[in-house]
Amino acid sequence: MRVVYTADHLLHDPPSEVTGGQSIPAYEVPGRAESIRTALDADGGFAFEGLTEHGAEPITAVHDARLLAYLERAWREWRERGTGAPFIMPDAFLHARLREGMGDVREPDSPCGQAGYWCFDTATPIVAGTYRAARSAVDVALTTADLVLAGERAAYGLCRPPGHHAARAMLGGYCYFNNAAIVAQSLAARAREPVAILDVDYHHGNGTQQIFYDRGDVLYCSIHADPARTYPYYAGHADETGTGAGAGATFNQPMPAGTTDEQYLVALDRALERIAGFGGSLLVVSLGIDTYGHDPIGDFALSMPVYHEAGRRVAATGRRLVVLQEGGYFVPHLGQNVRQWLRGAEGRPLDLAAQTVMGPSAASRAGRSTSRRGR
Ligand code: Q9C
Ligand code: ZN
Repeated sequence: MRVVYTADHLLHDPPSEVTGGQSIPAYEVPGRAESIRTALDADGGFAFEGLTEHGAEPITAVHDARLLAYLERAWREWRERGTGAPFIMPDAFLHARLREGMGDVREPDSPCGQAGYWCFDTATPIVAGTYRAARSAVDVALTTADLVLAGERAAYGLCRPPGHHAARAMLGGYCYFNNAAIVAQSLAARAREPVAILDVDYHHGNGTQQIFYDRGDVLYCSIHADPARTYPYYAGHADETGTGAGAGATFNQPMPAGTTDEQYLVALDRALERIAGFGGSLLVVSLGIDTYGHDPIGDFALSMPVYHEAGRRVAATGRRLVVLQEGGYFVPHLGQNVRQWLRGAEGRPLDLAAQTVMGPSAASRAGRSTSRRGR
């Protein structure tokens, strides 16, 4: 399978995030993408290529042009006019209820005010290289889509930073531009056919859902942790099904803590059934691996072999696949999990032997979950 990668992601390396009132080391780190690159490289069955630039137009086709303009200038202004803080993070948010009954407010002039105007959480710091990395992640995604439009059955874009939390006019959830939504929009326009999105990240893709919520030509299906207990908290419930022309074109399956391989595959089959009943030949996959049993911020119990089976079932839809990386934070196994998914999608066998490169304790953990399932 062809894989699109750029080293530009290394430019985005924020030291920390704020989660639940605690300042902690960032989870969304460069080592994630390098874990994936290393595992796919060692496999020998993946051909790497660089990105081609696609410009700003595909971005502003789904995002507010002012969000793009903000990200382009934010670091410069923060450095020139800010306090010298090592990254941009809001200290106040433009919450809808703050201005209830008072109409819209203009974008503030101060760097902190702008940060809270454009960002919805405290997990998404902006550093010097964030803009370049985020623009390149979009180009990685669009280059992956180009490969599929040129005839590949499936291609994988190693996007970092991820994208599915970024809404039309908001960044957040480690996401700056919505790579998958930009690709879905571009595919719908270029292929002139409906496009389905399957989002299997542990978190609900609030941004992708919002961008297409009123669209009947883009189906959004997501399997994720129930927002009643998990970030992003305010979207992803089963009764969110779309509006207007998009009524029925959003399909959410919130899942309980401890979700097993078996429960997960049942939900996956439901999503694939919905996709089979939707027109078009293209499927964009938001591939998050934070569903893994060892993930530090997820609470599902998925094992390595289930990623292979998931990839196999997704490919069995017969659709052309544009697979884009989203989350996944257990770095030691991240690359292997992505590799198994992609091998499954290509019809190549599960290969757990390569796990020995991860060290004996990691290999025995993965082996235990394998035998538990009798595979
Ligand atoms: N206590 C992606 O996986 N923080 N984004 C959650 C939970 C933000 C995840 C805090 C998680 C964002 C692409
Ligand atoms: Zn996630």
